[in-house]
Amino acid sequence: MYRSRYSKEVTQKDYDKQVTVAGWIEDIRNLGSIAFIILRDGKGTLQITVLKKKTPELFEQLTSFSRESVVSVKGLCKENEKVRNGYEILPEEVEILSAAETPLPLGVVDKVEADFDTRLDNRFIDLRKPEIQAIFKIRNVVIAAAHQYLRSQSFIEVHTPNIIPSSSEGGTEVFKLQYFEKEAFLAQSPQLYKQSLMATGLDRVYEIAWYFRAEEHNTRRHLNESTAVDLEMAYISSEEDVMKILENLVHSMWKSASECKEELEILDKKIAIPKLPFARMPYDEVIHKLHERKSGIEWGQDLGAEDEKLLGEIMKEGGKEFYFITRYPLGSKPFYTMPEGEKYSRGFDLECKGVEIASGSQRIHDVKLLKKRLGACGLNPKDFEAYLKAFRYGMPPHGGFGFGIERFLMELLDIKNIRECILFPRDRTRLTP
Ligand code: AMO
Repeated sequence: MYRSRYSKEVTQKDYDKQVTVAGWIEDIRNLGSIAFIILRDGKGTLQITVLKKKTPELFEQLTSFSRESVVSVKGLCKENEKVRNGYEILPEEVEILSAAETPLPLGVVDKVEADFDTRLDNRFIDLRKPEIQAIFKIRNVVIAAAHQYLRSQSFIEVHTPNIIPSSSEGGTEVFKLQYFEKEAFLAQSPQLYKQSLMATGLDRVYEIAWYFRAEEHNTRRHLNESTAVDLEMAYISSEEDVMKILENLVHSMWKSASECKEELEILDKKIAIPKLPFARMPYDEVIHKLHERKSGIEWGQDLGAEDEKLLGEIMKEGGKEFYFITRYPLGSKPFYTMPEGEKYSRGFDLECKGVEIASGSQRIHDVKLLKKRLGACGLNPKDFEAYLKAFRYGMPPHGGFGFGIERFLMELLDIKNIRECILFPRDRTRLTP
């Protein structure tokens, strides 16, 4: 093996013994008769100390490598209090595994911050930085917590198609593609499939889903390809049953992130765990509060970024970072949302610090009403035949939500741009890497 220990795994038991380490050469300090090489692996860094007099060939070799080359070093592990992690490696054998070209397109430990596009163009190097890696290590932990919580509530994980025959959300913001002789679309969400599953007896399903959305606007909180925890549950009495699962899910994910001590330290972040239950505020009350602060929003409109931000400020004054907006006007919610009287719906959004992180609803389960709502939303029921069929032979009442993972991470870690929260972002202008 090219490596017997990660830098972090070396313990006092290894002192005065031979270990093999491997990683990227982060820095070389050549003082003439002695050189210090900082080696970085996936978990941290360590110091290799080489003396010219003792091992002249290794000295030459190690000091001539370019930064970010990958090497494996076998050597004696020596205790040294002056070194940051308490030990150093005195090399006996060095093997170069991959030489890095020069100059580097992006520095890993440079003091000067590169611009965002250069960072994203060279994402594989950007990800070598511990503070960037920390975001994805936390992402991994919160997703694991989501699986754990949802499975504890008897949800099963499903995988539904991403190549589909009609748009999932009824909007125009959909990517078209050629599917042999037919036209097909990339799924905007698993909406139609997770609902169809409610007609099967798989009463509680969830998916870590991909959303593909051909939204033209380039904002700091929109991606054209994003991920979400998408969920659907049967036999609910109202959307309140769904909101309860959502707030507990958010709580358990937030809590799991607060336990990522090492990563939070690297990011210099403290995470306070929110109190349950989250506030519930009907849309009408939200509009009233916004009008009091001179917002020009009209009844029936969806909240724009500015109004959401203003509401976030108002709620913060009351000590609330998380809050549901409930009882949305029917016209501002998708066709599958259950109406509540003529004007309102059983749709809700979950907001965190002025940003929508999830939305959901009780759904229509009556096929006649569903067709009527499709028509009212300017959609042709013929385009939704396969979906509608699932409602014709026994469909229980149900509801669910979609909860954006990148939006969640943004708010969790106070990250300003959503592109930081996905490995390889897709936006209006970016398709590579
Ligand atoms: P909606 O369209 O509100 O609802 O999306 C749900 C959540 O997904 C996230 N999200 C996005 N994140 C980044 N970039 C985007 N372009 C983007 N679009 C959406 C947000 C949002 O709150 N089918 C319904 C959900 C449901 O009712 O089950 C839906 O897709 O966090």
